[in-house]
Amino acid sequence: MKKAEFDFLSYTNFPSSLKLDNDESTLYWGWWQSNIPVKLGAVTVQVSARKENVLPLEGGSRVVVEGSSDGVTWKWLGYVDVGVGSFGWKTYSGNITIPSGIVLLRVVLRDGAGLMGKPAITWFDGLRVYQDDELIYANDFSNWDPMIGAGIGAPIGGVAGYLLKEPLGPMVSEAVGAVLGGALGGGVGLLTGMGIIPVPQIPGLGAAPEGPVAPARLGKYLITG
Ligand SMILES: [Ca+2]
Repeated sequence: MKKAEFDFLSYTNFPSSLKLDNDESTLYWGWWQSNIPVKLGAVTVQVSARKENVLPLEGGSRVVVEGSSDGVTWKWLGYVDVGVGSFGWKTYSGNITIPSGIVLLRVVLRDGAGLMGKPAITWFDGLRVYQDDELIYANDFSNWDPMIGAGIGAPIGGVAGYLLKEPLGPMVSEAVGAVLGGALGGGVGLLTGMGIIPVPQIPGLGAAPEGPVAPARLGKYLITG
């Protein structure tokens, strides 16, 4: 089975990473973002990755980069190798040449092949694409939904705690509860207000897209650098 999900337990950029899981003998295009505008020249692609049990098959895990002149047909431009085997979080980067006529970029995060019962798992985080020292694309694979839930929940919990404890405890703990709840909720509110851009939804299972591909469906909440 091949699956893509957010992982809140392992990441380099809070609060989550993208985790690709593959126990099949074929490579897994677990996530991609199409239609990133690009110019003639070169781009630098950088990503943090961690991997487990990636089989030495067709290069294993990588960031594949494709280009297009029209957003319909895509051609292979190069890749950044994340490799095979097992290894902890590390930053990988590489330069990709953008030939004449290419105006759009597609970045694919690929998990290598695995075995039944011993899946190849690759975590990706902190994806960055630079051109001429300018950041042209960033994704921290942040799923803020649970965080926002916590942010809303905290002040409500704080108020509830205050009301409930009013007849029971000393004044100071009620005040501390309210302040903590407010700080938590406020912190999340501040973060989400600091420049949210849509994050592409994780595509479902499947092989590499062929022919016309719509830009990744847009979900919510990504904090960009
Ligand atoms: Ca992250």
